[in-house]
Amino acid sequence: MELAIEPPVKYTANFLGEDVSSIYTKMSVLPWDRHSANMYGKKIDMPRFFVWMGIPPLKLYGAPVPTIEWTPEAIDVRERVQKATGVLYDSLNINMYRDENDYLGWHIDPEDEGRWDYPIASVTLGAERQFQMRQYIKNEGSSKKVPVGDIHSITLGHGSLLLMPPGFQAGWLHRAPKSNKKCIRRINLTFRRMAP
Ligand SMILES: O=C(O)CCC(=O)C(=O)O
Repeated sequence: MELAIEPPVKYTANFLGEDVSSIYTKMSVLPWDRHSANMYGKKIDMPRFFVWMGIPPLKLYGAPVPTIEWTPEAIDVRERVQKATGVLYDSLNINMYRDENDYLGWHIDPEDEGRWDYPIASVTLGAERQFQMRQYIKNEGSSKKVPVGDIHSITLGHGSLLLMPPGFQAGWLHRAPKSNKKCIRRINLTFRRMAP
């Protein structure tokens, strides 16, 4: 299914089929790490955990990004995503949201976290959660992103695939907000193309 926005975001429910439970179970035991940010001299932990495989960006939240070896399950999912998209992905960021209170705020994925001329492929495991998108503009002479227009929401289900198309990051913010319903752990894999 394609969302009626431009450029269109593509969603495939049950992309992983019946293997989804075993992939979820194996992905749950990754060596989770956590970003933190310095705010007014205080260290604030991000409300989620992460693991990076493949080629990392130089820095995230001002710090170098530790990576781990590709696991067999990550390779398996990468191969399925590559077959579906025709893109060779060399990088994977995995976010883990422990429950309904963990989230990821409005942001874009900058070009140094995944090339903008390839789609970013997002696979969800575990709890279904909302994924929201909103257009932005940049004021002249400022790098600040000003949100404009309506918020578009889609529920990302267990085993689904969402494709953020080439060029999407140049015009749209996205986020995975807190949920108002109790939920189990959610694991989100975003495959990116880093190499030229
Ligand atoms: O968890 C999600 O669905 C969103 C992940 C995301 O926005 C990102 O990795 O940049």
